[in-house]
Amino acid sequence: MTARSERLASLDAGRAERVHERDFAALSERLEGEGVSAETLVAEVQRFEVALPSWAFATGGTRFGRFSGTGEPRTLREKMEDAALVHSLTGAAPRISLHIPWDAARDMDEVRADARRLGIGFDAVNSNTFQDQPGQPLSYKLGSFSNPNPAIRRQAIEHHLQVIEVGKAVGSRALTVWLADGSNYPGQMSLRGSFERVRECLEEVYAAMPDDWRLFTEHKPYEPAFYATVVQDWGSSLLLAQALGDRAQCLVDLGHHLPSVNIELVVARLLGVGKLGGFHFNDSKYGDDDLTAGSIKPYVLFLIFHELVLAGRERLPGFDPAYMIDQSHNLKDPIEALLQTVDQLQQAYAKACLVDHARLAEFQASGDVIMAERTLKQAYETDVRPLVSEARRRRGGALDPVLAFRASGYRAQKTVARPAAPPGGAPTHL
Ligand code: LRH
Ligand code: MN
Repeated sequence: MTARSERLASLDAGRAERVHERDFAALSERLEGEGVSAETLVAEVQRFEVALPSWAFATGGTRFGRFSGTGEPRTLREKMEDAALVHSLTGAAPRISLHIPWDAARDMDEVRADARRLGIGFDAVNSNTFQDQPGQPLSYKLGSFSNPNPAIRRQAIEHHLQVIEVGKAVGSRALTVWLADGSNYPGQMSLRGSFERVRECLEEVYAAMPDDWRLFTEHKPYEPAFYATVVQDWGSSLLLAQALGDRAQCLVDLGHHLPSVNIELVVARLLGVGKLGGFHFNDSKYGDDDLTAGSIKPYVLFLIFHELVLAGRERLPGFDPAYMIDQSHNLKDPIEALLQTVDQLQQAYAKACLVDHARLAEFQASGDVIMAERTLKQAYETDVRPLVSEARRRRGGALDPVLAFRASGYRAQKTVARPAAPPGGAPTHL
C-alpha cells in the first residue's frame, strides 16, 4: 500500500468514523423517542454469534464448473486463518464448523492448538456419507444408514463414531447429520423400511455421543436423490429427533425447503416442541442454491429471527439454537461473502430485537391485521446498520467489514503466500 493510499485510507477511516457516530447518534435518539434503548439493543447484537463452515472458504462450484479464486486455503490451518479474520472483522464468528473427512488432520491436538492461537473455537462437526472416500470398502451409492445391506450401515455408523472422536478432540459439542440417502425412481427403495433403518443407526450414534453433546438431524427435499429423500422434510427430521431423545434436535438449512414453503412457520413449529437445534443460514431462489443469507429473501430471514427472538424472550424450554452458516461461493470472494453474511444476520437479528412484542400481541388478540403487520414492518424497515456497526466496533470489529477487508490487502497477501495447488491437485473440499 503506497503512502498516499495509506493516507487516503486513514482519511477514509476517519470520515467513516465521523459518519458512523452521527448516524448512530441519530438512530439512538429516534429509538429513544420510541421508548427503545439503543444501548440495550447494541448489547443484544454484541451477544449474537454464528459459526462459519470450513467448506466455504474456497470457491465452490456446480456440476457445470468451478472458477477458482486466488489465495484460497489449501489446508485446515489456512481455513482457520480465514475464519479468524472473519471473526476479527465482525466480532461475531468465534467458531468454525468442521466437515469430516474434508477436515480430517493427522494431529487434531495441533488443530486445537492452532485454533487457540487464532482465537477461534469449534461448533458442530459434520459427518459425510454422501461421498465414497478413496479406499472405502463399501459404497454409499445406494444409501448409508438406509442401505438394506447391514455391512454398509455398519460402515456408516463407524464413520459417525470417528467423527464424534474428532469432535471430542477439538472441543465440539454437537454432531450434524445430513444424509443424502434416497432414491431416484419409485420402487427403488422401501419408503418405510429405509426410514426405520436410519432411525436404528442414529440410535446407535446417539448412544455413543458424550452426555453433553447434541445431535442435529438435517432434512432436505431432494438432491442428490431426485424421487424420494429419506429425511425429506421437517416432519421426518422431527420424528427422528423425537425417537432419539432429548439431546436430538432438528437443524434447519434455509435452502432445504421447496420454493413456497413457509420456513418461519417450520421454525415456529420446531420451537414449540423444543426441537429447534440450529440453522444452516444461506439464501436461495429455486433449490439448494447456497447463496449469501439475506441476498434473495431478506424479509423471510427477518421473520425467522422474529420467531427466535420471541422464543428467547419467552425463555422457551430447549431454546439454545446453534447458529451456523452453510454456503457455497461460486462467484464472490468467499471471505467477502461470509463478511456480508454475518452482517446480514446481525442486521436481521437487530431488527427482530426491535419488534414491540407487547403491541404485536395486542393487535393479534384484537384482530387488527394491519396494525399487527405494521408492527413487524416498523422494525423490519428500520435501518439498523449504525447499531450493528456500533456493536461490531465495541467487539473490536470493523464498521464495514467488507471495505475493511478490501483495504487490508489480505487476499493479495494470501495470493502470494498460498500459490494455487497444481491443476488436478485435490481441492480442499467439493
Ligand atoms: C447438504 C448440506 C449439508 C452439508 C453440505 C455441505 O446440502 O447442506 O449441510 O453437509 O451441504
Ligand atoms: Mn446444510
